[in-house]
Amino acid sequence: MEDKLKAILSGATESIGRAEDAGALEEIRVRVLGRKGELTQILRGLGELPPDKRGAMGKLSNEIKAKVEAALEEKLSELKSSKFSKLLEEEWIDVTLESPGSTARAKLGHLHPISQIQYEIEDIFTSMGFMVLDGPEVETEYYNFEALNIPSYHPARDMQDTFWTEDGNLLRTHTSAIQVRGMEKHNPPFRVIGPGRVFRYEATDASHENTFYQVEGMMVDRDISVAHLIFFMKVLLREIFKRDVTIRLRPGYFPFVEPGFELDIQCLICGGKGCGVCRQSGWVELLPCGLVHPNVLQCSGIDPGAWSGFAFGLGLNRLIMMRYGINDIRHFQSGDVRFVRQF
Ligand code: FA5
Repeated sequence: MEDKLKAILSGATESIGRAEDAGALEEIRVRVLGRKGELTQILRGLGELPPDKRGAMGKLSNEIKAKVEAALEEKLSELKSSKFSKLLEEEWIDVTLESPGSTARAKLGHLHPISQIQYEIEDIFTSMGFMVLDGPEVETEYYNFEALNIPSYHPARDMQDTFWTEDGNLLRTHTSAIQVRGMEKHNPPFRVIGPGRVFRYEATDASHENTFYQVEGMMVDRDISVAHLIFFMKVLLREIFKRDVTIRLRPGYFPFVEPGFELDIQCLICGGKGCGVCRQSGWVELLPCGLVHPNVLQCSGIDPGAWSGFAFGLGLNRLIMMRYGINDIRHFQSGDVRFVRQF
């Protein structure tokens, strides 16, 4: 029996040495150690041996069983690690290589020109102590109109054709709604700007969109005058156009400012001589502004006897059109990447 046990051990050791995968090892385990395996049969037959031999044979059988199990275990972990080294060797990839067949790297995108100019304006104003505020695009009638001195019966509502929602709210027609929220939240003195998307129920043409962008600005402090307004607007325009621009103020009507102005810049295309862009006038209308109406301050809980302020509402699309000489506002939302890639 001893010879038989030794033969089982050497047979198993040899087959384990030759095994090439986990499947082959499992077959060997079943053949030797399984329920009907070679070694199991012997262990079962131990009881038939004479008692003086039983102990020694039992011990030897268990030793052989332990050796076969250890050899199987060792071979299995050897196969596993060599499988991974083989995989590493055969299937490594160089992630820094360009993809096959392509000569150029994937093109990186960039910010839309409207976002670019918006962030530029935010930088200019934050450097002068202004906070940047946000507000909802779906607004209440109160924030868009009433708190701005435009009650429901007032004809000034017709100046801004409005998209109404079925529940009586609206898509904000201007960013002035943001300044109302700002006045409610902050105690004077304060300086805020509010950039955002606005909507008007308008037929589109080369200079009109139904969805466009504005930046609202407002400063409330003691004794604010038109001189403050002109100073900040000149700084803004100089930074945007990278040169000094000549401006003029014309009277303009907005119920939330008094006095109200249309601020024009001398045409940057013709230098004021007259051209197609300025319709031969030498001036281009750029941003409406004025001193905040006392009713507006009062409505938001600010004492107009103690505080005053200026406000402006800059149309971003038209500003970019001036800066780059773009001849149609509809390009901005056309989704044509050939347009946006130019910026
Ligand atoms: C207003 O929206 C006022 N809230 C601005 C304001 C704020 C005045 C604070 C005084 C004090 P207006 O409707 O003019 O004003 O629009 C402001 C700017 O938005 C215009 O100068 C123009 O640049 C732009 N804009 C107006 N309508 C359109 C449109 N349909 N498409 C593209 N841009 C437009």
